[in-house]
Amino acid sequence: MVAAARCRRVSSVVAWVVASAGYAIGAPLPIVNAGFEDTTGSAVHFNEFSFGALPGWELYDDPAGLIGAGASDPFYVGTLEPQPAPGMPGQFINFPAGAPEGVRVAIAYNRAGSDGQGGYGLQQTLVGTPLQPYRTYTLRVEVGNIASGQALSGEFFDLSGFPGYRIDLLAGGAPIASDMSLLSGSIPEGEFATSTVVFSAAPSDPRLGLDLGLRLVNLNQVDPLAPTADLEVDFDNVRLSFAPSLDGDFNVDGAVNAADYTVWRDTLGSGLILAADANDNGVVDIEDYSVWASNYGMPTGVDYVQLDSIATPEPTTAWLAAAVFAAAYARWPRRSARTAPR
Ligand SMILES: [Ca+2]
Ligand SMILES: [Ca+2]
Ligand SMILES: [Ca+2]
Ligand SMILES: [Ca+2]
Repeated sequence: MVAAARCRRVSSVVAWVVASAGYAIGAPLPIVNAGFEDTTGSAVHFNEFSFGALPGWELYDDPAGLIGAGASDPFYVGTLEPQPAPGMPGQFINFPAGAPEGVRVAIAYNRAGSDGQGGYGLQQTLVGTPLQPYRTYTLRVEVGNIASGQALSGEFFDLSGFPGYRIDLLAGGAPIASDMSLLSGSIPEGEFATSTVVFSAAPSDPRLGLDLGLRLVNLNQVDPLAPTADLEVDFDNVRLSFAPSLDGDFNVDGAVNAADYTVWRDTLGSGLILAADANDNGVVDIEDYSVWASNYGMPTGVDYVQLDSIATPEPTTAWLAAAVFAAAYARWPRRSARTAPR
């Protein structure tokens, strides 16, 4: 059921700059309350809803002041726990497959008639997580097109149609990459789809060092197919990760050279330290070495170049073979000995 729902999901990729294809998804960056399960800071709790700012998140609106505290008519921002659908075991009201992550989703809702006044939603600054060069960031958010349904209060909500959304990756509070509602029109009623925003940071980017952030917006534009419906966009399971923009640049300094080989060699066999896991299979292995070898000497196109001046050995076949076997000999037997039964 869940798997089937996932298969039906549509994906969009907003590729601002992707320096190389096939990079690892890479290391996750911490997001507070990324699945909107914690509602302890909300101003209002009402049946299956919470309204107002959540732990980790602050309200966003443009123009400022549009939604007040997000907890009164006609604007409500908070969370929803989809409820079991009566007589339909395993299914839920509003979202038949339930929340994509946990049991709650974020909501940005306003009543019919208050459309067109501006976008609004939630945002979070990732304090202590600055934009850094030579990294490709990937932001993923589940975006939901809620279906009409009856709330626990007995009120029926006409939520047909979709008011549009925007997902921003921020640096210093300003967008550096966005998904401008690319999935609108393709998310079926009652389902979620994955929005993906990708950004590669060059060393000349003036926003380097500024804290990253996320913004999830209901564009609040009336759907011509449902002009009398209320307007709601839902969000869940926010994920942000980074990987080196260059495949094989394990120390993320903008060049693929001997220093990266050292990172690979020193972590060969590890499933915990994954800087050199170029193929994103959860372990540093020979496959990752192949990625490094095939990209050795990059970048050659010179968009951003920071090749160091230290003479480095060319990855000739003989040198490579010697290095691989030396590393394997040095590491694997010790690991085997540690884990072997006595
Ligand atoms: Ca959730
Ligand atoms: Ca809808
Ligand atoms: Ca490097
Ligand atoms: Ca690997």
